[in-house]
Amino acid sequence: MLALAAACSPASPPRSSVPSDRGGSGGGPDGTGGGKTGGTGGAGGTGTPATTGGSGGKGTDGGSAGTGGSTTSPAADAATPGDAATPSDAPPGNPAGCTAKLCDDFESYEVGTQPGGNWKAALDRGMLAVHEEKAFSGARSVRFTHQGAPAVMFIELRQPLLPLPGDVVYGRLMYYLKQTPSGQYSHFEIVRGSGPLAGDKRAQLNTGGENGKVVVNYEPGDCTKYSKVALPEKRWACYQWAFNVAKNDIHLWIDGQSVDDVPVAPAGQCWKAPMVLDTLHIGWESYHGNQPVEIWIDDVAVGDQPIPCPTGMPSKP
Ligand SMILES: [Ca+2]
Repeated sequence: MLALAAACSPASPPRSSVPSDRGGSGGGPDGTGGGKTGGTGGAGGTGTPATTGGSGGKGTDGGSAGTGGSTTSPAADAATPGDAATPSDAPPGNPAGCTAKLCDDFESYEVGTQPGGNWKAALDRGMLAVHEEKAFSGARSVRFTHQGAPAVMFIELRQPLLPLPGDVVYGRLMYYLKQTPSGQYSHFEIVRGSGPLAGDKRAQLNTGGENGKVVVNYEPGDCTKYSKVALPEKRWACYQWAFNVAKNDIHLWIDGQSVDDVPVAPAGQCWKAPMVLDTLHIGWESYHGNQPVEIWIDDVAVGDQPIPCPTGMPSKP
């Protein structure tokens, strides 16, 4: 576990330990509390020009096999993820129309259970379950709730999906935040990448918000960058990220718009990327305050190429 007792910036008081960043391996093919139908296999790898994409992963515990990969043009610059992939006619979030390494629209899990497949729940004073009140695609999404901080409610990816080959982990999700926590010290995370540093330390690449705006945070060191870009609430929004290990870089996009005012300090000055990014946490962590949180997440995709936002309207707005 990474000790987070280091000094914090003035706008972010010291945080408690984060149980969701445990060491060791996990996240096997059998998800906790998964439905009888099991997970859907991951989509095949994306081929480079003149090559063929990889074959789809196999579903577990009765889940369906993934779709084969496709051939695409070379990835565009990370600043334009929405332009890099071939548009699909498939419904938003439909795994059949997603060519990332992992695509999940959460339709294959039973309502009230935790997502299975590659996912493993990481909880502390928070709850998460597949829910059908809101959805961007289909009828279901994952609902994350807590009644006051500190609280952790993440779905976690490790092996066998991670680490990915290459230096960059791209991702995309759709979220609906009922009401953003307000005020100073309302800092929260939505997506965290992490991995080992030299020795026995681990690095965290934290992305989320505080007081309605985007915030990026790096551990160890609690290096925090505050953006002027608003984090949408009360509607479905597209959240994209790129964790670039080789360049010590994090990049975010909100509804396809690049967030450019949270630069990473030069390596060694404020933050250094892990040697390899072996863990992703998706969901929510709050550190302070007694404001309850309710957020739905749908259509998660993770891969080694930029992943566009889905086109189309939410099925349950
Ligand atoms: Ca869905």
